[in-house]
Amino acid sequence: MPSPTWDSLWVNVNLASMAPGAGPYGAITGAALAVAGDRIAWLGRMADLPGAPATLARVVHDGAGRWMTPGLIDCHTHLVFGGDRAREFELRLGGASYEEVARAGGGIVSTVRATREASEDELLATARARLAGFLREGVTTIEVKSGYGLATEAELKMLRVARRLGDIRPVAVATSFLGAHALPPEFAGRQGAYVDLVCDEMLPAVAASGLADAVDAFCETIAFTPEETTRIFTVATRLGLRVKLHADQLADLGGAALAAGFGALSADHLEYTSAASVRAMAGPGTVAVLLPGANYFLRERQMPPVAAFREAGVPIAIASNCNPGSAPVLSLLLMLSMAATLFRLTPEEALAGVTREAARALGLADRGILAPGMRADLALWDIEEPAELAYWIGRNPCRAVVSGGVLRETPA
Ligand code: DI6
Repeated sequence: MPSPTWDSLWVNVNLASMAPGAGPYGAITGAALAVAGDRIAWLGRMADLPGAPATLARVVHDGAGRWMTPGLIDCHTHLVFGGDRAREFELRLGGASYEEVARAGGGIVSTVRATREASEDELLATARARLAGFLREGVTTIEVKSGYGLATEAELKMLRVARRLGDIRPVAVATSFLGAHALPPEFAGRQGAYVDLVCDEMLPAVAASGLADAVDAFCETIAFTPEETTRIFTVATRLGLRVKLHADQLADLGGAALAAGFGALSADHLEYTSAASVRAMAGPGTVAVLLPGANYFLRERQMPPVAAFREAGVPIAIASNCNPGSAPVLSLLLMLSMAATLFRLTPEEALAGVTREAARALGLADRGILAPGMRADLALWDIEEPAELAYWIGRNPCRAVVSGGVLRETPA
C-alpha cells in the first residue's frame, strides 16, 4: 500500500473557503481538506477525494458535518499595554468625552505611564492572558501595535513583547510601530521635536531591529497633523516599511486619502471619512479597517461610510482594536455581531473582514482563504450555517483550531 502523502485530512466538513467569486462564503458542502506541512494541500468535495481517507493521510479527523473557515485574523490591536483605564471609563460615563479625558492628561498618556513602568515580562504576561480569549475563538494571526512607550527603548520593548507572544503561543503575530500615537508628557508644547525624534531616531532604530512589519500613526485633532503624518510616512517608506493609519476617527482630516497616497495597507476607524477619501482608497487597494468595538464603547454616533466603500470596491476588514481606552475588547466574534448590527455589514462581509480582507490589510497574501498552497490556518465551528458567526452574542462555537498545520486546541 502506498504511504500517505498528506499529514492530515479533515473529512465530513462544510468549507466556507471565502475564496472570491466562488459564491456565498465560497462554500463547499460535503467536503474534505488536506494539510501537508504548514500548507493546505487539497480541498474539494468528499466524492472527489483521490482515494480512501485512511490511505491518503497519516491522521484523519472527522469534522462531523461542522463548518470550517480560514483561521480568523485580527488585523488591528493594541494588545500589549500596562494597567487599565476602568477609572477613565467611569469618568466618561459621568459625562467627560474621550477627547476631554485625553486633553486633561488622561487617555493614552496614562497607559504610557503604566507601560513604561512595566517590565518586558510583566507586559508579556498580561498580553498573553488577553490573547488567550482570541485564540479560543479561532484567531490564528493577530496584529499588535506599539504606541504606549513613546520613547525609543520603551517602543522597542513593546515590539519585543509582541514578537515573543508569537514565539510562545501558537499564533502568527504581525507588528506595527506606532510611535506617533500621542505626545509623551515630556514633549508637552514641543510636538515638532517629538516628530523629529520619531523620524530621526525611532524609525531608524525600529527598522534596524526588524521588530516591526509596518508603521502606523494616529492622524487626528488630538494627535498628529496630516503634515506630521506625511513626514513620518515619508521616512518609513524610505526605510522600506509599509504604512497604515488611524484615520478620520473623531474628525475628517483627510487621513484616509493621505494614507492611500502612500499606498497604505489600510486606513483604520474611518467614521468621518469623506467621499473623496473613499475614492482615493480604491486605487491602491487600501483596506478600510472598521473597528465597531471603539464605535460602541465611545458611543460614537457617526458610522463609517460602508455603502460608499462597497460602491467604490474598497475592501472592508473588521478588527477588535483591543486597547484599554477606546475598546477593551477581548472577542473578535463579538466584532462580527457589532459590524453587522451597528455598521450593517452582511454576515458574509463580516466574516470576510476577519479572514480574506484582514489578511490583505496586513499584506499577508498566504492566508485568509482556504485554497491549495495557502497556510493551513483553520477554524472548525459547531454551527449549522456561517451566518451564526455574526449572529450569536457571547457564544463561542469554535471546536478546533489548526495554526500553520498544527492542531492546537479543542476548546470545550
Ligand atoms: N485610536 C484608538 O481608538 C486607540 N488608539 C487610537 O489611535 C485608543 C488607544 C487608547 O485610548 O489607549
